[in-house]
Amino acid sequence: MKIGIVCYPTFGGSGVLATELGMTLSQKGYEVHFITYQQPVRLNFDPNIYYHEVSVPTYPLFEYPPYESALASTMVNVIINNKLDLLHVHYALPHASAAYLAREILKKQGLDIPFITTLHGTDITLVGRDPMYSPVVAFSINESDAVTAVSNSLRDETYKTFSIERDIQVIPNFVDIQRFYKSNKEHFKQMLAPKGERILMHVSNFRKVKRIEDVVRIFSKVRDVIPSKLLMIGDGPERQKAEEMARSLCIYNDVRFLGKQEEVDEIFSISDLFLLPSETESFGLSALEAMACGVPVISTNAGGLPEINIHGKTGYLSNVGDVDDMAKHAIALLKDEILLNQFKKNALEQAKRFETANIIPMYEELYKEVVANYKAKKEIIA
Ligand code: GMT
Repeated sequence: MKIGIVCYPTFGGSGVLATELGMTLSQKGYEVHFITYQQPVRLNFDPNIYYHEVSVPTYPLFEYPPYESALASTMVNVIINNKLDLLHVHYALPHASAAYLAREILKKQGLDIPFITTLHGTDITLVGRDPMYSPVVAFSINESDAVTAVSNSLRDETYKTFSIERDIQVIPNFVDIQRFYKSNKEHFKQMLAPKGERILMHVSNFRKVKRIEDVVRIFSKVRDVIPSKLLMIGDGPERQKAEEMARSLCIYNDVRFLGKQEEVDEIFSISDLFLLPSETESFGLSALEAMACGVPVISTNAGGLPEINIHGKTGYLSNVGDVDDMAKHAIALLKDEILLNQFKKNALEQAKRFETANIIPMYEELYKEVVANYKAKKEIIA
């Protein structure tokens, strides 16, 4: 089968997930065509992988170059040139509406193919519900040939937010446990925590929704009681504020802002706890990757987080903004070596439920079904 994958190519979870999905499918013999405005960060070479860059021509008239039109046109060209069977778009905005447009353009030529939309999170819970986008999001979800959501919470939220007339299948995110596992990085740990301090960490795109100032506040409370270090991985608009807060709390020397990192698994390997105090989080892929490396998670109970982080087993859940509660849980865990080790084991066991081999067949099944139904529908119409 030949599949076109459309996603954001940056460090965001939806792009990472889409890239891992495409790479796994290519290893299973599928021909995978990535259609993005930049090469996806985690994309490696494979003979079955093709990369098509969406370039957006500018013109002095355009204050906002029409990316969606350029994307739809690129989809049309790639589908025709490569005879694709299916498009799978990740993140509704504007990928699903561009796919709808491409499908309708191709219909006129008898070359149309079905498209699947995977909803990831902020395309529903934050950006997508803005009235400036919501009519298009709802329309393109309803027009998709199949829709998936990465958690039950996100599926329910989609039904609550929009007028949706179709099924949404939950296919949870997955983690490659061949890549994400606890490896021996003692030398590295020695450098960052030379006196045997505990290591807490956070990974995100440092957007408001991640509440990274809460990460710093939680850490400060933990550090008051337990010698520890905080590693902050990623970058984004809230970084400066978090750095200022670390300085004002006089803990800056124990906080390392490491910026965007590709080898996050190595950093997970030396960490004792992962902090994710998000305002909303449809799934929390970074938490799952941490758990695969045996790192327990201290998080909020927002969105889909309770579906992966089991309270009192793989970590703890607290209400959004309850920094005291999250700090209390972190301290209790870090103080009790036996409990911490048990949680580390539980985290790994829980992550295994979401390993690649368990989830990819759900997508393969869906692809087969969607392509077969679409062909059958076309034959009836013909
Ligand atoms: O908004 C973001 O944080 C990025 C966004 C994305 O699409 O890149 O992340 C969302 O998708 C991830 C992959 O499915 C999920 O693991 C994240 O929980 C989700 N983020 C939010 O819901 C805030």
